[in-house]
Amino acid sequence: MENKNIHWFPGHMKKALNEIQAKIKIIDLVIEVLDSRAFLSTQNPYLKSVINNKPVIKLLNKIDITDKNKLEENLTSDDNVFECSITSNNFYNELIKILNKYYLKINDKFIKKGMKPQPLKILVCGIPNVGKSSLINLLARKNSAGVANIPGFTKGLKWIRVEDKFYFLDTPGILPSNYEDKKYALNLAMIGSIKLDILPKSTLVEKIYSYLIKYKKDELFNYYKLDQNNQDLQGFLKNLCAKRGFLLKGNKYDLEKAENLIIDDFKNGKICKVFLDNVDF
Ligand SMILES: Nc1nc2c(ncn2[C@@H]2O[C@H](COP(=O)(O)OP(=O)(O)O)[C@@H](O)[C@H]2O)c(=O)[nH]1
Ligand SMILES: [Mg+2]
Repeated sequence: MENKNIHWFPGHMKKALNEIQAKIKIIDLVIEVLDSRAFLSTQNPYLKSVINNKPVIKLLNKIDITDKNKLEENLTSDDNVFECSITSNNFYNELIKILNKYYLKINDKFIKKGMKPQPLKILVCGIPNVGKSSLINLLARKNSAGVANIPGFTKGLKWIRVEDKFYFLDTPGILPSNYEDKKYALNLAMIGSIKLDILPKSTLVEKIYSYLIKYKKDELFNYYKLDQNNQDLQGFLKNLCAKRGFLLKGNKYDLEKAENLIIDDFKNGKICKVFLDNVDF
């Protein structure tokens, strides 16, 4: 007999996936938040196997800092994938429009029988730093009724009720990142979804710099207002220190401060719009 348990998951995957599996029975719709700059790298490969064929919406978040042309070259058409920016002003209305379609679809059999549609119970999940808290906090602000139990459902679970049609579990599922594969780990580190201890800082900076020099050279030098006469990493870091006054005692350059700045600016999409999946650098 096929073993349906999930004991074969890597250790760090198990806890969160078990939690999702325990709740999935009462869920009508899953929202998986992804970072559109690396939507393949930010997927959790095991999610599908614990959600029992429940419908999934993939929110490709942070579209405002994504190289859209490159993203679209890598997207296959899928009705359940939506590009968005959770922190943008129009996001809430866009989300409700999307959810209304699922509300009607999932309630189709009730509506056809002339019965009242049921509120959708929605689980939000995703790996760290993709925007889950931003989404949940936004919904909590739009919450019409205060966090509540749903009568007739498992006690102890708190739901955020929105527009009287949607109930969101108020603790988002934090999925582990898929960093076993080196090609994903690097992208995940660059966008801030895994901690630096998995990858040395110097390697991370080299990779970020190598991406920028190869694909976004003009944006890089424009952003930091540096001229392009010195393009090796060490030279660049020194120029950046000089420009910003990053100095240690004895007027030595504080190279680590410059490295941290690049790591942060890249992660936060300040230097330029990027796309990282399936890209060589
Ligand atoms: N540029 C941009 N940043 C975003 C967007 N959504 C979330 N963020 C930022 O991404 C970071 C991580 O977001 P957070 O909601 O804490 O992610 P979580 O770890 O999945 O809960 C925060 O600094 C957010 O402000 C977006 O649409 N665009
Ligand atoms: Mg969070």
